[in-house]
Amino acid sequence: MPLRRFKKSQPIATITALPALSLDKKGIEGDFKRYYGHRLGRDENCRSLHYGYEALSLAVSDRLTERWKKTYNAYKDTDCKRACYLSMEFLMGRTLSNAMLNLGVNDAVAQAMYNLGLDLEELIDAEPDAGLGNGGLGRLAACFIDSCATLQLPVTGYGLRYEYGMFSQIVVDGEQVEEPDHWLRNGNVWEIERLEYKQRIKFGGHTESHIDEKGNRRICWVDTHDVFAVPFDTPIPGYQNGTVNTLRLWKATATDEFDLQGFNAGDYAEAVAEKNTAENITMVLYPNDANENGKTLRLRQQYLLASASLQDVLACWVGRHGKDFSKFAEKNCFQLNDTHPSIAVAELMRLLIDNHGLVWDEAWSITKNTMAYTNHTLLPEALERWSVNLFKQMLPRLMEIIFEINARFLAEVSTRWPGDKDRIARMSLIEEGGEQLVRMAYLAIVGSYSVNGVAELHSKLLQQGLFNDFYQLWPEKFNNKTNGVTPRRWLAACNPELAELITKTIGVGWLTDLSLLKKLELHVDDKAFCERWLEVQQGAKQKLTAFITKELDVDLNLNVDALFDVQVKRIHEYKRQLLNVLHVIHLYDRIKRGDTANWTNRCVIIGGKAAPGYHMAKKIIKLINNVANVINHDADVGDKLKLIFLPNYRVSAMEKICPGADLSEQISTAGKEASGTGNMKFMMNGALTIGTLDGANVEIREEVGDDNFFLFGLTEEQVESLRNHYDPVAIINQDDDLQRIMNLLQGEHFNQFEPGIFDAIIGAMKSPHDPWVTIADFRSFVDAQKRVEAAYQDKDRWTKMSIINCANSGKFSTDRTISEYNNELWKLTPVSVAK
Ligand code: JNB
Repeated sequence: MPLRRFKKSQPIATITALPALSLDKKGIEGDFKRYYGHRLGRDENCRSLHYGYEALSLAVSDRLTERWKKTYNAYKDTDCKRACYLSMEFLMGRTLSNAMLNLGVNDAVAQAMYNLGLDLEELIDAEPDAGLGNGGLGRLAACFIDSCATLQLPVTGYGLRYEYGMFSQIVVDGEQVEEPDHWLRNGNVWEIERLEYKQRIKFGGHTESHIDEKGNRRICWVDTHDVFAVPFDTPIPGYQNGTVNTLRLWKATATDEFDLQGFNAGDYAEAVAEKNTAENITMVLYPNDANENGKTLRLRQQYLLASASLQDVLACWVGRHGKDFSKFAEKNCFQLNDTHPSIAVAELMRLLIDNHGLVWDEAWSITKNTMAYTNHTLLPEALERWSVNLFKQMLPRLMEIIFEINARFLAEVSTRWPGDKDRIARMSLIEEGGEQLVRMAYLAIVGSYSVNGVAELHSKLLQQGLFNDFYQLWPEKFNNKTNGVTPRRWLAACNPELAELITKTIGVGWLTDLSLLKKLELHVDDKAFCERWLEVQQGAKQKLTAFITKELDVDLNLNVDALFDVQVKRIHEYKRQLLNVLHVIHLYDRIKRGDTANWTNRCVIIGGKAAPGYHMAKKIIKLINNVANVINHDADVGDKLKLIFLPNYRVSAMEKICPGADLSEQISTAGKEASGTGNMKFMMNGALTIGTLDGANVEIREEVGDDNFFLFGLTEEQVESLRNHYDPVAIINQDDDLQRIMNLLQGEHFNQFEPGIFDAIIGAMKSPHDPWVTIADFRSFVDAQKRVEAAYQDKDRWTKMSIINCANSGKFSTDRTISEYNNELWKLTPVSVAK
């Protein structure tokens, strides 16, 4: 037979006729060997775990790819409505173990690796985290797309493929040092580059107006410096249901004319070097958590994400429906993960008007009916505002469109409130007085059909405070969607022993209907079950201890009978790691005074990254380390108290931490934490919460009942009314314990050879203007910690409380959250995929 090229008319049929890959151990073992030996060219002499991880991942990934194509075709065939989740961050963590769980090949892989004499856990731990996010907002996006796939909803995640993710944190002399995270160094077997779907993105230049052949005025954006956005796709498998959705991340690359322009001018080398300007756009994730900073490169990133994603969706639409956009809004919607991608509002207008010939009103109706905005923070300093001048220079056409949106919007406001100049100034998309700024949150509100907060309290505060003017205008736009976490990663995969006990007790259904965990409550009086629960938790504490020892590279001889008291999250003043430290110093002071009757041994674990430019947060890390150093080396203290700062907190670390925690610290100043999601991961794994009435803590307490939650602190209203007469020094003077703590700090007991380094921290806590009112909540916190100790000393009682916490965590599955987004906002129909 002569070799024949594929005929253009039928290449697909020839290629897709592949036999399904087997999911049993034989098939996986065979593929592993082939990849390891042939593709990767390794043998028994290879000492690196990386290639074992890679060979196994390739074998698993192949099995996802088949389902991925089927899902793609199922969506195409049904011509269903789709949603896009636009986010600057997807904090995915590791992929392998989650892919195995969702494919249903855990046992087969375990047996295959056993046969090959390999340690599966070691291979899983060889995978680097995809740290493409800062914290809560980025991890939420990752949990959301997991639930979308499990619910079989046609949702695509759109984000950026940063070459460098969140920095790695190391601690040197008690201080945070940032190291770049080149997570792609060894390649990424999970992604597929799709050059065929690249998009052209414009920057700079200017606009020109002309009259077209039909006599309409048209705008051209010309003399631009373009870059390409190239998509890299990652499969997102649902839980054992045949669905595999897509996470599409854009990488910026230079266009060909970049070279050409310079080459013609004779500057060949310079022209090639210029490529860097383009490729830098997606080089690095900005490591700022809830902190606006106005950097030019960040705006380029935001526009690249918005423009590339919208062009991708529009190209797909035109491919199917041609120039008819009448049904576009019925078939598409875009969920904006905070304001970071909110330039999409203006970009969709531009693309529809300038590129597809729609008139303003048609384009505006489509935009307003497809965009939905989620807010993730109440801190006013985190609200994004971009300089009008920067906008004019970088995105001149978009600035014109935003001015036009604003003019039409303000006309609407004046019709509703004639003559109310103050209100118009307050609501304008442009902030005046000083440098003109574009208020991105207002652009997102005006250009969308939905605005939501991420917990009941947060959504209420948005309506009453930050966005009250807009709430008065459009109350029907505002709604709440309480956050969640995916129970696949955050219970089944990270805590297999507990998952097995749960399944043995109530069956497997809980993995896709977490409300079924409620059935565990029927067993709180079953002695054997409680004993097994405690045993599993002790085992998890043992594992956590081993992990801490490995990460710190020192053995602190942690005792698993001690109360494991954990606070892991970004370091921020509003999260009040300082309040935690004050309590630790109080316990230390009690030990030194011999006040240890009825003592409960406690091991306090704190972890988290500080934004590199956030000096106070970095000082807090230093303080934690210095206090730890004193306490952990004091022979009087011994097993009674340990303090650990766990460096480089990240997704894969949380997977080891949350199963081994007894007590979860959720102690932010009331009214400041939008929701929190770590609180949910701990609860789901049976930890008890000590917390304020903030964010989703309020709803956690509602679910478990007051008896199973350690509540303390001022309410949001009390915090606000305290502000004009807050006197922390007076509180300190009336409290002996606080006085002794402040004396230790001021006497430089924890910084004997580093004079003055904690003065700023001490000053902030003692200031009547301290926004976080740390001192105000101290006494109430210490009292709540005493209740924790009493409960912990009664092992049976604690175990019951632990079971009740897990049993009532059903609400906090992202399956519930996503169902609400879908039922109320997206209105997508689930699509089943033939398995
Ligand atoms: C964030 C976050 C917010 C703004 C910026 C960056 N917010 C990150 C968190 C809340 C949590 C909540 C999660 C998920 O909803 O992560 O979102 O549980 O309470 O703090 C940011 C970055 C740059 C500029 C401006 C804002």
